[in-house]
Amino acid sequence: MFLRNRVLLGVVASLVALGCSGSEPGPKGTTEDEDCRKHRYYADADHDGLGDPERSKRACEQPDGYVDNADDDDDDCAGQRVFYEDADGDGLGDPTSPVVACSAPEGSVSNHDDAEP
Ligand SMILES: [Ca+2]
Ligand SMILES: [Ca+2]
Ligand SMILES: [Ca+2]
Repeated sequence: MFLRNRVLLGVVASLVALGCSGSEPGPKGTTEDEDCRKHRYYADADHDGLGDPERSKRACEQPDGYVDNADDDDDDCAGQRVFYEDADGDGLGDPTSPVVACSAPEGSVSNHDDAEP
């Protein structure tokens, strides 16, 4: 009988441990967090106001650098610009070879001043 109780206690302890490991660790402790309704927020690394659906966290209040939408399909890009290919490397872009990107791709420049590309 004593042995059986010990086994039961072990099972209960395992279940409690499982329950604890399922909760997300919070910086302020868990008791306060459980009182409020958590929302999901999405990381906005490029600060364009659109959240990254791949990186989210649940929180009571909106954390710094997070937004409440998941509309950003590229969170490393706050807006695309047109660059121009500079095949001959003179620092002047070919007006007939525009490239749309977040930042200048290798071999491209932001001007289109090359008269003889
Ligand atoms: Ca963003
Ligand atoms: Ca973006
Ligand atoms: Ca050039």
